[in-house]
Amino acid sequence: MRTLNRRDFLGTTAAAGAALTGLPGLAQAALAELTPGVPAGVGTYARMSTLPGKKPLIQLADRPPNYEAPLEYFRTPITPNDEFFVRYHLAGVPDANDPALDPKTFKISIGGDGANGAATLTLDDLKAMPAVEITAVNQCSGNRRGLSKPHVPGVEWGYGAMGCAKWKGAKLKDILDKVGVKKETVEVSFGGADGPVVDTTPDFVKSLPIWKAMDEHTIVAYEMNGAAIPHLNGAPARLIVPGWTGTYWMKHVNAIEARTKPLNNYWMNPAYRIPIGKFPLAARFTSQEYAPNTPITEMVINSLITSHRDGARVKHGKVAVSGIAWDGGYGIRAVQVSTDGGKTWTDAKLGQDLGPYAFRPWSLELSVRRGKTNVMVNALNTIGQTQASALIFNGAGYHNNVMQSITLNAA
Ligand SMILES: Nc1nc2c(c(=O)[nH]1)N[C@H]1C(S)=C(S)[C@@H](COP(=O)(O)O)O[C@H]1N2
Ligand SMILES: [Mo]
Repeated sequence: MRTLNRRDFLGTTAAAGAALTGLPGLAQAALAELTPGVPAGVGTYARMSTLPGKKPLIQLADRPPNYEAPLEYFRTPITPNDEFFVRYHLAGVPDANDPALDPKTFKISIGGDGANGAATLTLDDLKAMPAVEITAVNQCSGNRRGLSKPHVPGVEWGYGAMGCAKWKGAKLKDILDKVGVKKETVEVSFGGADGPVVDTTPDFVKSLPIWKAMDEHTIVAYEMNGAAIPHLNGAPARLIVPGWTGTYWMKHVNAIEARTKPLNNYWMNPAYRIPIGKFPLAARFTSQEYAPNTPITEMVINSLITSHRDGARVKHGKVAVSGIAWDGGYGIRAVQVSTDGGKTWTDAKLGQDLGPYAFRPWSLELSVRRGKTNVMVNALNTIGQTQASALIFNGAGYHNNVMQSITLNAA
């Protein structure tokens, strides 16, 4: 909930946006970066745009700010802070210098009917607690929504609504232990310092099942890749929910409540739900399961070719293809590449293992003849899951993990 200085952060970027309209070059540059398959209309409004402290990202919306990373930014398993995507639901984002985000005065309130008491934590209090570090992928539930067939409404993300960082913070479990949680607690909810500009828009509040809130990997982070968390990625503190989609990763988190009853709001239902039975689901959120759907929880296994774009021109002979793979935290066991439409597969070489929640790099040297070569990639994890060979359609365009297929043009 936003209480202080309800000033529009986007007063500044809207002006920048207006200035950009006069620069077709940035719209042109965005066209070149768009993921093949997103609706043609995206090309009319997307543009490369540089937010303060960031490298150019693909701006898909400005109010609220929705910016995805171009493919080149995924060539390393860690996504630098200035290349990390930005996603907001509500346009009332406090300015970087808003007192609501000031590390000296920032406070997190802890309470709820499932807590034995109430407490307030400052950033210093948080930093004084035992610190944990975890490398984890933050991926929007709707990443690749733009590739849905038929197209569905929502931000038409291509491949870039994701990033992987090393996060440092305090365990949520330790924070909850400060007040003590009743055994009747079913969920823990989270609010952030941003809020709606129009009062009829529901404020963004999300909850986790108590088991995931108490997981030792769920943390309230104040560092990202060894630096303070960037303004638009949740400064000065955000929730990290390794393995789960970005919707739970509350930015500017300033309210934590233990609840004896399920949170009932727009953002829990009808938003962010997947049909029961269509996707593999090991991490269940039973207090929110109302047939026919259930909250989206863990990310599905996925991979991306980052060395080449679809249609890339290469020289025939040896071509090194590489990319990344990730899942909901079970760990990538193998990545396989096919150049015959999926009839036969070759294991790629896996790169540095930064832990089960991180991007896992992979690479493979192919022998490419002159002409067109199709390259398909599929990841496998330690619990036997693989990517989808055909889209599992759902109206919100979530969980698109169809095996990617690109064409290389060899001369
Ligand atoms: N306070 C706040 N936290 C939020 C959101 C938001 O709108 N407000 N969006 C969520 C969603 S849907 C995603 S995908 C991630 C995006 O994180 P990023 O902007 O750091 O990339 O933040 C999550 N946390
Ligand atoms: Mo998201």
